[in-house]
Amino acid sequence: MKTIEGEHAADGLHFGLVVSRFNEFVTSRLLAGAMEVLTKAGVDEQDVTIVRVPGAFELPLVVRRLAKTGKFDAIVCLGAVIRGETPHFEYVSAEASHGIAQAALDFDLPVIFGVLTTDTPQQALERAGELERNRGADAARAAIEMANLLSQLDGKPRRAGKRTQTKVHNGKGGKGATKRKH
Ligand code: INI
Repeated sequence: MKTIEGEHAADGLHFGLVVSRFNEFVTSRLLAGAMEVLTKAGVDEQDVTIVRVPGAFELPLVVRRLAKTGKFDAIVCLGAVIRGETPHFEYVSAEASHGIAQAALDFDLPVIFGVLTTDTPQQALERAGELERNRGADAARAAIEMANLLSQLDGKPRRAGKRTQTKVHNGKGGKGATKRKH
């Protein structure tokens, strides 16, 4: 048995972050969490493009524009849809999630759903805290893993001149072999 997993180093990778301005008191925290994970994983800030949109409903269109450029290894969507008193919640969250999923499939690119859907502002803030309790950070980790995983599945080294790792678990509970190329 062979198990292939995406690595967590991200130097040389390019990310697009699409961030909703609606409920910015939450989305700014998601963005901070995502950026911390990316920079800790070795991503150069120059390789991150942040695009702000009015609300979560607008995320899919901008994701598609970014994906079309072919410049990104993964795109992370960050938003906060809070139910409150409005039926708007259902429409906004459904369109955002469907549109984001569709963009990933249409462009064959990791597009990560870092959109909170909660009943209350308090619940949203609880998911936008320190790194281990921050869904923006989780979304960035997923983006790194998926970008590395897809390039491994394609049998492609990540970037010329950059570190390339391939981890293959043998399925027998032993530690996976790691090949490193420079
Ligand atoms: N957008 C959000 O990102 N979160 C919300 O909670 C929200 N609510 O509740 O209305 C919201 N609405 C705005 C929407 O995303 C669009 O920006 C707007 O409808 C214009 O298209």
